[in-house]
Amino acid sequence: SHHHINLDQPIPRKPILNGDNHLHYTPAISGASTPASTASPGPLSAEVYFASHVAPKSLPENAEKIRAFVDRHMHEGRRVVLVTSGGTTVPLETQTVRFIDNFSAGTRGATSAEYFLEQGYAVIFMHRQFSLQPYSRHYSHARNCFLEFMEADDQGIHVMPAYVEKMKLILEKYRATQKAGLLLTLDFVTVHDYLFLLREAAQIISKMDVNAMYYLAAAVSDFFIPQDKMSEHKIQSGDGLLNLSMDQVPKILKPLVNDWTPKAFIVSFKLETDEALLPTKSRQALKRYGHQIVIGNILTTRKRVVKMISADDETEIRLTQEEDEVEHIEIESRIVPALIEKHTEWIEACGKRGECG
Ligand code: PAZ
Repeated sequence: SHHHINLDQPIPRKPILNGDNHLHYTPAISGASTPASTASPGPLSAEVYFASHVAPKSLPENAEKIRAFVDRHMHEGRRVVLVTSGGTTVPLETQTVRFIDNFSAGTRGATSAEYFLEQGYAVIFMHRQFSLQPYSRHYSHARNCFLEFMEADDQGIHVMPAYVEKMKLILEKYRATQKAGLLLTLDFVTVHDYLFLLREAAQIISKMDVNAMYYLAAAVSDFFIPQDKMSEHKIQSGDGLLNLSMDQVPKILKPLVNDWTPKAFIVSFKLETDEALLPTKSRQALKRYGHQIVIGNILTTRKRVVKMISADDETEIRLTQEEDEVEHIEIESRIVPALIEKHTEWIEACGKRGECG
């Protein structure tokens, strides 16, 4: 006998509400003998997802931070970019002991955020908890830990001379960013947190008269277990096998583009491991969601090669071996300025489209 997480009934198309207006949950683990169904419930619409899931507790507090941050930068005439970064988890239990995760360390997002800040953007950095962050990323995962960069003697404790020059530069940028209040950091853990936070942020930002870019670099899970099918308690191991059947995470790019923030400049990333799939998949995403840019990348070469695709343009950004291995150029230092140029064109053209403000 084995465990079977009973995820294969069709998903209710409407939230099930009890008298208290709380969602009613059906048990998540079934007995060992439930046969797996081959019928797929199909992808859930974003609308149904949000109606049938409870928002994270931290959402109102984060919403207030976003509102205040964007309001201030709007008045100061600054552009705003929302960067998403790192992986999302998919919990297997409500009281979560186990979850599914992915590889992303948040390098793309954290690095890009620095280049946006350098170009005068105010950055909402929406990242996976404990993933890399702008500035500290140079020291948090680089060696064993930051202590590797320090030494102690009779005078006290200092940064080792070999690291002083670089660290001083980064420290100055970090302090300047803090002082000017240019960086708002918000975190998520689960794909659920991510979806709610992104929607909230987009809806708030779109109400303000600000030129916003979305730079969606987070590695978002494609599959998840809906709240009403999740086991409340730790899944027990006594019975042997565990079968998981998961639903598809709703595609939120379409509502983001069409409903939540129709005037924004939106850049999404597309990750593949198979080179043969990337061009079609990237083009498909652009066409399907109707946003401005898709950046395609391959898992193993993502730090050296990306392809930027828009409706009328396709540009490869590629570091030479010299640039990558000797000069240690970061590919984000090429991606971000190229995007900012496109964003400027987009803003200038919006007058012609009659869509400004
Ligand atoms: O976080 P990281 O620097 O290790 O990886 C970046 C990335 C590959 C997650 C990003 O470039 C990307 O492609 N994000 C979208 C992934 C997706 O298709 O959901």
